[in-house]
Amino acid sequence: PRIALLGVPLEIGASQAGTLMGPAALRTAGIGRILDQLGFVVEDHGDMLTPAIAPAEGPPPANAKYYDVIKTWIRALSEHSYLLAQSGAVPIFMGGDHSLSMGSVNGVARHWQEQGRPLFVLWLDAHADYNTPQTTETGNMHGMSAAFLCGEDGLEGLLGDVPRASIGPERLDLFGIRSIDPLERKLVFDRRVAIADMRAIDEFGVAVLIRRVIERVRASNGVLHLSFDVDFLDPAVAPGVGTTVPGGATYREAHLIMELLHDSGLVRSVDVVELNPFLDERGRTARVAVELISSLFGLQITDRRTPSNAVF
Ligand code: DIR
Ligand code: MN
Ligand code: MN
Ligand code: MN
Repeated sequence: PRIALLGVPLEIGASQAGTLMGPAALRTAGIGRILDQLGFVVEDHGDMLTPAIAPAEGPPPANAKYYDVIKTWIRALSEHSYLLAQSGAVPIFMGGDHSLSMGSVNGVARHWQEQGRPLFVLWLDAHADYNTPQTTETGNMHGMSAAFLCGEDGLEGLLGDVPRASIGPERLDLFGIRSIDPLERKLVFDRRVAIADMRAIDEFGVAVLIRRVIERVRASNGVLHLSFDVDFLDPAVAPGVGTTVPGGATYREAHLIMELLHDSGLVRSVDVVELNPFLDERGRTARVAVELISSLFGLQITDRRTPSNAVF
């Protein structure tokens, strides 16, 4: 099995600078080495180069900061992502801020659409990222990526000639949410997006809730993309992010999610986003992110005699 690493040094979708150093920090923390030790053939495609900014196509939408720059990145990334998925490797997109998922997910969704397999997206995040230019309070495009992928209004021109592959709100799972803006909250509710907020995690535990996600994907013979915003984790575990929100997932909750996802065999592509090494404490957050990726790709505490992917 092959894994393709691609760095996406993008930061202007977020409010704070520094996520462009994310790919370098993940490499320093050993992401390639550890996957290699797990038996994967790891191809590192390096970092995407800053693309030459495509000319503006009329006025950008109001309330979408740096629209033309992000548009250029998303188009290039979507094409790259599509080709990586087609190559049969499992791509890991190393961010970069969360706006990059508009391109990474669009590209892999296009590939799976051609294969006749629906793509589901698990969005591990403190935030819903379901704002549109109409609902946003900040104009930051990293808060709009999930909404864009589900085909919400307001960013129609973003992909230009690149084919758009909407996943639809019925194929999104928001998980770990604890910060949501008023209009965004209403939109998520109206669209009936599946959402496990921190209250639900406290009440039912991550295992029950993740198994529900897995069963939904399995029931329609789908595949799963994991979009992992490191601010999903509690700030005590992961301080190296620009928009920390208290009350996040613990170290073990996050590992259990990754372990269950590994056992499912359904994850075919991954984003690791919002890691901000400029705000990190001596690489702690980068190391935790790499440890979680190890669990996602099969590192186990013990060799389990009872397979945990048995039918529940
Ligand atoms: C906020 C924060 N909802 C916004 N979003 C963040 O700007 O739309 N997403 N930080 O990761
Ligand atoms: Mn490449
Ligand atoms: Mn996010
Ligand atoms: Mn977030």
